Amino acid sequence: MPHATKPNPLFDLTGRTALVTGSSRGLGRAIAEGLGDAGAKLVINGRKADTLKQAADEMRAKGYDVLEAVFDVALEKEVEAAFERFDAEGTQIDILVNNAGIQHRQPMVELKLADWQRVIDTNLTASFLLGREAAKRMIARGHGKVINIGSLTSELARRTVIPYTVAKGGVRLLTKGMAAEWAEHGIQANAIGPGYMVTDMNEALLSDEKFDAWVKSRTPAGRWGQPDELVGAAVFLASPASNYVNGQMIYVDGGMLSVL
Ligand code: GCO
Repeated sequence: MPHATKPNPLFDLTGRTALVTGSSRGLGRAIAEGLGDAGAKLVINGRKADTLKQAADEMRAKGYDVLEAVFDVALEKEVEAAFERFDAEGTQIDILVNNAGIQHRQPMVELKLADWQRVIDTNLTASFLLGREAAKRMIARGHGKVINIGSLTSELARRTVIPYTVAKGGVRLLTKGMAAEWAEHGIQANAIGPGYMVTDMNEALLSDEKFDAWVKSRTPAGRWGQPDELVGAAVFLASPASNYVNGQMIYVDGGMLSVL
């Protein structure tokens, strides 16, 4: 058996540019760095210029090739303007990771329409807006990778997070819809469904003793996931290794969805 002397080209992202939304921290930051480690140039995104710049500086210090794109993923005009800027600068988005997400925890009978709408806009509609703008350009080039970030709530509901559940359920079928329309153009649209991960967004859950114990007992792996544990799935779905994989959702959840 010949021994591999260099990384498998199936997983090589050299020459590709990846836009990861919501990537100044958390899952988006880990995914961005993971794609960078596989050779991709990175465009990181967030709503706050100073926070994004700080993340970009830290990443550059570690050797990543990073551009910053400040815009709100939920606002159509801002998304369109961002892609027009990429065109003008000659930045070609080969890989889009729709990661930006927010949470709002409240029982449904108390929930205000504005909070429902905000969560749906950021966690679902944004993936449509970014997907549309990216895919228009990918179709013209005949290749591209779209990776949407779902959740365990893409499959199952949990009390107090219904708008998030609805949005993430939508992400699962939006991914299939993207595959239905774009696969013939050489674009692969797929999704990752993270389990319970150690992030700032989950701080309230992590510090809740009962919830923490529930996650550990309910997850076959017996623990929460770390953000960089999503990197393997992200690199796979961003790389030539997944060129005939379309409309799938890969759960990276320590086995949680597989058991009662
Ligand atoms: C929450 C949510 C999520 C979970 C995710 C697991 O209350 O914030 O349940 O953030 O971590 O849905 O996939």
